[in-house]
Formats: sequence, C-alpha cells, structure tokens
Amino acid sequence: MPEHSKQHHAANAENSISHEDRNVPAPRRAEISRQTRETEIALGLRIDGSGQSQIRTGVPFLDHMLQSFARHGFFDLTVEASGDLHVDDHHTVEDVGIVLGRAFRQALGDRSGIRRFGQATVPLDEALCSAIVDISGRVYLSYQLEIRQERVGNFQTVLVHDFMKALADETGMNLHINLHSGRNPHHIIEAAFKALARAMDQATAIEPRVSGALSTKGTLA
Ligand SMILES: [Mn+2]
Repeated sequence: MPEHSKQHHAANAENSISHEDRNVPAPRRAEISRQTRETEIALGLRIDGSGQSQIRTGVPFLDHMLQSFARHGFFDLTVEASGDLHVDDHHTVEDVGIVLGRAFRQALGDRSGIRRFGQATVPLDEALCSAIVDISGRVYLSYQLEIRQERVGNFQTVLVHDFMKALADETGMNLHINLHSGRNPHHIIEAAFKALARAMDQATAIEPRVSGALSTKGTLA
C-alpha cells in the first residue's frame, strides 16, 4: 500500500473507534434547552473544561457571576437566555439555575468515579464565604448568606437564594453556603459563586481510586 493511502486508512480507522473502544472516557458535557412562557434558555456545559465562558442572560450581574463560576471551576459554559425581564429578573435567574443544574446532572451521568464531596472558602476583600457540596443525588440546601442590602445595582440579592436552590435541586446535590464575614453585597455574592465553583470542581473531579459509585449503597444516581 502506498504511504499516503496507508495514512488515509489509519485516519479512517481512528475515526471509527468510539471512546469506549479506546477506553478513553467520553467528554462530560451537556447541551440543554428549555423554553417556558417566562424564559427561553440554551446552555452548554463541559465539566472538564478550561474556564471559558460566553454568557448572555440579559441580567448583567448574573452574567458576571456565571463567568466567575466557569473560570474558577474550570467549566466551559455557554448560556443564552431571554426572559421576561419586564416583570423582573426572578424567572430568568431561577430558570438559569434550573438549566445549569440539569446540565450538571446530565453531564455527570451515573456519577461513577467522582469525588462527590468538595469544599472551598473564598475571600474577596472583606467578604469570606464557604461552599460545601455533596453531589450525591440527595437534595438539600442550607443557605446562610444573609445580605443586608436589598440590591447590588439593579440586581435583587434575594435572587441568589433562588438560584442556589434551583441549582442544588436540579443537580441533585447537597449544598451548604455560609457567610463568615462581609459588608459589600457584590463581594459577598461573588465570593459565594467562587467558593461554589471551587467546591463543585473538586466534587465533580474523577478520583482514580474509585471504581463505580463512591457510596456504600453502590449508587449515586
Ligand atoms: Mn465583581
């Protein structure tokens, strides 16, 4: 066989071999679209990414938080959302949390091999926040992020609670968020998103010593 046709043949063979055959794990990613009468959202997530993001939700403060989340969790994230912002930001913020959670759930599959637990404490100037997660399939949110100010710019600070609830519910995870100190609500919320990112990065990472699900029950799905 001439040299050039051998190469051609090898390239075709390579393309026809699936991830499973090569014993290389399939990329952990998900593309989710969701449309309701209140919002329309298209989201792409790659868990083992590099932190790149392209976020357009129509809520600039949420865009800023999700960019930070992607960057510090090394997730590749695209979000395109249009919602009924003429009502207020609530539906859009909550629904982006729902769709992001669904994307994690789908990308994690049966959750075999993941570390499951993660925790991080992150400062931003005077603000100090912790996030502790167990991506176990059991849902719980403990939200101890008391923010005295009603708004950061136009953004209502209570919406962070709704976002975290939606994310925990749809991912299927136990999420504890604690505020240790803080004055500026922008700093507090940003520290919380960064802590969440680092905790979820740890918990979703593959632990080479685990075979199957890291549970005495034998399943996390
Ligand atoms: Mn900021």
